[in-house]
Amino acid sequence: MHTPPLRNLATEDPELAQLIEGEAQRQHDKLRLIPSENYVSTAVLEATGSVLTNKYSEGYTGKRYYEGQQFIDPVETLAARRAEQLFGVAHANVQPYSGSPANLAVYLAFAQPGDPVMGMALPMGGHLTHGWSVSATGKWFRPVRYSVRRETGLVDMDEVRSLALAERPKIIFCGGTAIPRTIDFPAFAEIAREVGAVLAADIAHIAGLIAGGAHPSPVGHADVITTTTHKTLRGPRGAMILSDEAHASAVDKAVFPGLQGGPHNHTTAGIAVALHEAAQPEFATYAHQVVANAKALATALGERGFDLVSGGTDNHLILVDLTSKGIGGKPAAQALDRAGIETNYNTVPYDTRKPFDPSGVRLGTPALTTRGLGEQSMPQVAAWIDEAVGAAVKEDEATLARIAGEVRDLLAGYPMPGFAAA
Ligand code: DSN
Repeated sequence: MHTPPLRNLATEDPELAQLIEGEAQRQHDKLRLIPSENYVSTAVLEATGSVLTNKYSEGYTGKRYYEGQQFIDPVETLAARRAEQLFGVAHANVQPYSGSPANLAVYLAFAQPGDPVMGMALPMGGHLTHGWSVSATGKWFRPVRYSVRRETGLVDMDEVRSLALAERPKIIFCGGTAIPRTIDFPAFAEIAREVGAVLAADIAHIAGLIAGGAHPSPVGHADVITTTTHKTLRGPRGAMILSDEAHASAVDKAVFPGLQGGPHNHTTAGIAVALHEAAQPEFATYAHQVVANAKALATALGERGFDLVSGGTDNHLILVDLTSKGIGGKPAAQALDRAGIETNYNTVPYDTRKPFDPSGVRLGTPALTTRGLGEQSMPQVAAWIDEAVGAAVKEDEATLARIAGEVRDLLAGYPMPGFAAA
């Protein structure tokens, strides 16, 4: 049962209540390996589901366009101060609705339409908003894209430097959505300084690892830092932009009134709770365990002959190229889902297949770590993935169904925040 219970919803709108209950049960029963997903605490759920959703508060604390901010102002201030303290920055804007608007605010603050902007190409592990062609950021600016080396799967910093020197981008983005290795923030900062670009570190995937001390921080290197709040950081769906004093005012103006209207105050409250949780010692333990689990899973998959981009992982994320297994990423991800193992299909660097039918799957360990699984379970997880991929090739539905049952049995021993088993 969903926790807190959906008592009123069950009476007023049973159809919707059943859908939410179904999703809660699904999240409970599945081994959730999508690296950008997690389980928030019941406290985060409560804050996010609160009456703060009723209130408009365009503007910033002390300078609003609506009256009645006696409680909203302190909520937003609390969230911002907690973010500043946790990450050690001078300024946090906690209003961006999510990661894409946060990144768009960086463009609005520091570039003009048509300016050259630089980011990692999407198929290499970057993000749509780092200048990919179908994104507004690729249409309204002049994107310059860097890659990873074909042989190593690692970012080619020589290429980044020579492209930056040639194209003189106004903004350089580092970070992305499918990067299994540590991001070299000092090296990016040196290049950005050399060409006079604003360095924007998009730490959406690794914010929780940075907060927990399990990945180096971009603070002191990047001019602005964007992050979602719902991935490894384990908060509600939202985003933040962190910066030094010099860049704070441009960022604030870009978020509001540049791009957004009223902040989502219920989300801001949930972010504040998540930041409080992330400041506790247990969170550092979780962050390190996420990485230890990912490394153990990568090792076990490697032993089973899986081809991992860059050969493994330094963080929470593993990118598997399934070409040698004789199956595409999409049918594999679909079969894994039927086996109770949730992943997403993903392009791999230099993929010869199409983005909607790519060669890889992307795996991550944040959610299973929050459930309490440790390294000792990772060989079993790898064995299930191996067996399920083999079953998918042979169209062996019985094996997939058997694995789904085994996954459910294992997870029954690991409680899920936001769900009480019947
Ligand atoms: N959708 C996010 C992810 O899964 O990485 C990126 O925006």
